[in-house]
Amino acid sequence: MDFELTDEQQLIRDAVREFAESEIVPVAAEIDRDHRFPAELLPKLAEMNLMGMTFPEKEGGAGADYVSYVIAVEEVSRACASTGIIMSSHNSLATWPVYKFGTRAQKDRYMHDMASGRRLGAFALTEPAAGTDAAAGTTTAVRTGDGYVLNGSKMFISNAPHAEVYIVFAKTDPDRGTRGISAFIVEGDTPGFAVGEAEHKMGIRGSSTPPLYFTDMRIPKEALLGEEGEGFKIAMATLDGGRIGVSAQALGIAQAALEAGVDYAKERVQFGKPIANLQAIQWMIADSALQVDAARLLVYRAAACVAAGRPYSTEGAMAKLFASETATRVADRAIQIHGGYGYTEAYPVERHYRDAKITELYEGTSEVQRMVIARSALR
Ligand code: COS
Repeated sequence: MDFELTDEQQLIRDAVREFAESEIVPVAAEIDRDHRFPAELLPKLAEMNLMGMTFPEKEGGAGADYVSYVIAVEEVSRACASTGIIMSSHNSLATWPVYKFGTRAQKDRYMHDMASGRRLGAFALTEPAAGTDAAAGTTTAVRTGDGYVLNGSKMFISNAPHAEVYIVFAKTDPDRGTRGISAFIVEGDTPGFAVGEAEHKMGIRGSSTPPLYFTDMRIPKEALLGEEGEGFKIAMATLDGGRIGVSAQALGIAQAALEAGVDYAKERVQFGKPIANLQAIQWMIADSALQVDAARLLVYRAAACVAAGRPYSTEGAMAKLFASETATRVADRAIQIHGGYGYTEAYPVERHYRDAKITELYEGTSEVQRMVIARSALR
């Protein structure tokens, strides 16, 4: 068993960290405060080859291995969790299903533009009354002579309205439960497609997550992704990878919070000495360092499974569950170490705390991860 990164993975970490420190850190607090989607970062992420990292070069991707991808998500998220999820959802949730389930014609139409970062993607599964129960959606796709007509709405759609390509799930056969759902590739400029008001969120405020509305939206039959009725499996398989992306995002947030706590503990003087000398603070830092390390092992293990072509659904669920709960705990402790200052916008830890919480909720709540893990353990 080898715990060392390869030279290439280390180079990618160094390059992405340097990029994130110089380009992303300076805007992170501002985009959070102003709830602003950092559109100006997209061409820079693309230039760094971060928008299609694991796809082959012939499809417009960077041809990097999956561990390098999670390292990149971790490093971007260490700087700014909003930018981390913009990148991760584009790679894992939008581009991956086109690569994995798309026909040659669909790949020719979308892969180069998406994997190179020229066209941003989004994943539209969740609906107002269908969150954890993802099969309960009521959006319909009715077959017509030459395609489908979509009606319904979606909610919490990361990257909308900036995305141009949407993976949309809709019922083609409402009586067949999970087997009556189909996936479609929908372009954002299709008549009948509308984007609602952006949500005002507790954290990851730079990531826009508005609702989508489809009103008699006609799409061609070539928009169907995979077979009719395969949509739920496509969604689940896509989320298996998405969850590893979120675990890496959580790891980056946790790492940033750990470092912030350590830095503050060394410089803050109380009772005549830095508070890092106090055992109460040392124990908090020890627990956080331990949990961040354990999370990293689980996240990289899940990524290594993907890279090796092994099953990764359970490993991804474990990584996401542990890394997300770690991010929340470590950010909480980092605020505690900062005392009252940690509760103000003068320090980044209150942002890390707010950003961390979403990682326990989206791409499957912690309860869903436990369901996936338990099903595997009880098999
Ligand atoms: N990969 C491929 N297929 C999968 C799968 C996976 N990871 N997980 C389940 N499936 C398949 C099952 O094999 C089953 O296939 P058959 O019809 O051939 O038997 C089908 O999908 C239905 O699976 P299941 O019975 O497990 O569906 P449930 O309705 O019980 O759903 C949970 C289970 C709760 C795990 C699922 O709905 C889920 O993950 N919900 C959370 C959704 C989510 O993450 N939303 C966030 C959206 S992005 S912010």
